[in-house]
Amino acid sequence: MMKIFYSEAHRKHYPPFEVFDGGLRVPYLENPDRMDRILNALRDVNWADISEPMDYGLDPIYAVHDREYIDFLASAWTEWLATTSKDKSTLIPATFALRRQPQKPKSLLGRAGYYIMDLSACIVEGTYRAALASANCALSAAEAVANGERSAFGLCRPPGHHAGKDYAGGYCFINNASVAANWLSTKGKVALLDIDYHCGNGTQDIFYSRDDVLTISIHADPDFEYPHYAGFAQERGSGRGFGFHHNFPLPAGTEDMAYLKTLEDALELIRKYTPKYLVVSAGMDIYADDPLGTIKVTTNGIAEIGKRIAALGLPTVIVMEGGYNNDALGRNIIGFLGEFK
Ligand code: SP5
Ligand code: ZN
Repeated sequence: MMKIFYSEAHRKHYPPFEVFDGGLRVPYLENPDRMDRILNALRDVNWADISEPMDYGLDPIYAVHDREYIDFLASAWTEWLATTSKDKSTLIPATFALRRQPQKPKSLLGRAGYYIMDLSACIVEGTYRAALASANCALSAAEAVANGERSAFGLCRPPGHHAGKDYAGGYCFINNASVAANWLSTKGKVALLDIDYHCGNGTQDIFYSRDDVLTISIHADPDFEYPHYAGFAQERGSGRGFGFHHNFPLPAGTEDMAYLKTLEDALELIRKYTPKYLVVSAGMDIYADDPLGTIKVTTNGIAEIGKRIAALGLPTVIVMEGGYNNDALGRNIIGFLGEFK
């Protein structure tokens, strides 16, 4: 059996739209149906032990995120309703902070543009509660592994790896995997491997100057793909954290064999680090038919990735990140998780 943590709180985080490049309004791709597809698939196997997360309160979240940023998330919706904006269906700023001489304005939209990096981290009434529950799913999985489980899965929604110390972006508000990794880091060295299609810029931000959590992200080259400003190979960490961050940017069209070759390089770094625990940011948007992706990993390829990560033999916390081909999400997650049970 594998312990899996899931909360229904995500359902009320369902923004009516997001804005793509070119100003195109599209239905929110990071939608509640993603969880239903995964839950349905998990119900068909005999090894999924699904339960509600525990409530860990705000302390483990404040341990990786800026307090004022979390306060912003907590009150943004109520403040938004009190504004005179014409369309209040979702809070989206249209002006973003240049963080060169950071000034923090008082207005809601000023703070929204300060704390949000793009047009896909849309805030609605249920967002904050969903984000807290999502972090609790990752923390519950971390605690299960700390208590001796070989692996556990945080079925987190919203995802987290684009959320930095003090910003939201890319559908992410609280960095679930980082909260879990930081919580585990008090019990031993942690490695965090991010296989989401997009660079885990938020995770990179949170651990960049630390040497007690090795962070590795394999993703589409930011030279052409979101998040555009982080994820290049030369970003290796800073200060005592230098050498404890690694990016593996991949070209568009990367297929199973080439992906697995890169994965081996990442796994070798983890072996050398000899961590006590592993956290995996498991985005399924590397899948060949993902609507946001350009990487061509097959369903079998995803299972093989799971197999090779599992072969490290480390107690592993698996955290859900992206993946937007809802039809394929169930089988891809089952194939991946099945290697850890
Ligand atoms: C967690 C996660 O996977 N977040 C990804 C957020 C990506 N948002 C940027 C969307 C860029 C839109 N590009 C449109 C390409 C459609 N073919
Ligand atoms: Zn992604």
